Amino acid sequence: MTDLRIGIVGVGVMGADHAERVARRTAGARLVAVSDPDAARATAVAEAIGGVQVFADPLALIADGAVDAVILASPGFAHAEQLFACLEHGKPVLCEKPLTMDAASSLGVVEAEHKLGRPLIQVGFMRRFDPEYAALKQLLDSGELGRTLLLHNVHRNKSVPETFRSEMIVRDSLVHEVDVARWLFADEITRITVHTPTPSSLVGEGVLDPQLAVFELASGAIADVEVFVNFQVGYEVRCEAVAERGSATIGLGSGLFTRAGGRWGGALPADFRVRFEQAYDIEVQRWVDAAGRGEIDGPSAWDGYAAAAVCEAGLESLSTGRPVDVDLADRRKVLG
Ligand code: ISE
Repeated sequence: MTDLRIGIVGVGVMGADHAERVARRTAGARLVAVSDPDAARATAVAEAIGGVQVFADPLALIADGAVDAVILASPGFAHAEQLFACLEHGKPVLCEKPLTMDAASSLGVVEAEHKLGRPLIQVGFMRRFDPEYAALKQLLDSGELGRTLLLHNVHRNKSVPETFRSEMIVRDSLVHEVDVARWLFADEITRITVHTPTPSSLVGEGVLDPQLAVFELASGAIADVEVFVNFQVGYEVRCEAVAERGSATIGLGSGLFTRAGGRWGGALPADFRVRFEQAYDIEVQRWVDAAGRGEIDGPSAWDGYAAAAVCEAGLESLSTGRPVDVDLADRRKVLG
């Protein structure tokens, strides 16, 4: 079988990481094209790998006959137009979160894909591919612990750029736990409340960080999430599920433990690329393998839409401080 020729749109932190992954660690795939508004950045990535064409225009990359499939690692505001282009050209696409900036445009993407009659869009909710999260999902689904009642999540980044405002904490960070809750409970979130404790004095003027979100699910289960993106220390993601006959926790960081220099303990990963390296590798490999079969193998456009709908309600709660009901379309009506 011939390699899947992949083009990457956006080669900032995540896109550059995916470029290395596709070029060096993904079987059956080849990086053939990159595009980025920063031409020097795109050229540097292309030259480091070799044999990679640089496109100034992301839509030209998507349309190009030498590109079989696309990874969108551009900012969320660019996704809608680029996703529609991928659908128009029938190209499988792995789209980093968020799918789009709001629920209405995400629903438009879902409907457009549905009209084509085959799935082309997979959303980059990589936690689903992390071996620890996958083991948790398997345990909860096995029924061994009885019904799952609660989820407690912690999501901390060492720091984020100054441009990362309160809304991005919801749309770009909390969105991961929105997907985790929907996935682990196999249920929809019907209401969200975003609480804003006194912000850290180390964040930019007006930025509400940390945030504490509470999700209510259709079944009556509840998930809480602390998101703190300027934690200063390192990258920490934990999830504890509380069920009728026990609890299970992932993300305790039980890697290498050292005793030296009068201290003992492990190291915190600097960022998501380190903590979720294996998850990203598995995600991209499975996406490539599935594209070869004309399928997706991971979170769908619907999952991206549902997360966008929850985040939209979350943004309203962020500004009002009140619980907000999630306005989600009827899946059966949309997808038939
Ligand atoms: C980033 O875009 C990610 O997706 C990371 O997983 C998340 O931890 C971070 O907060 C986001 O900025």
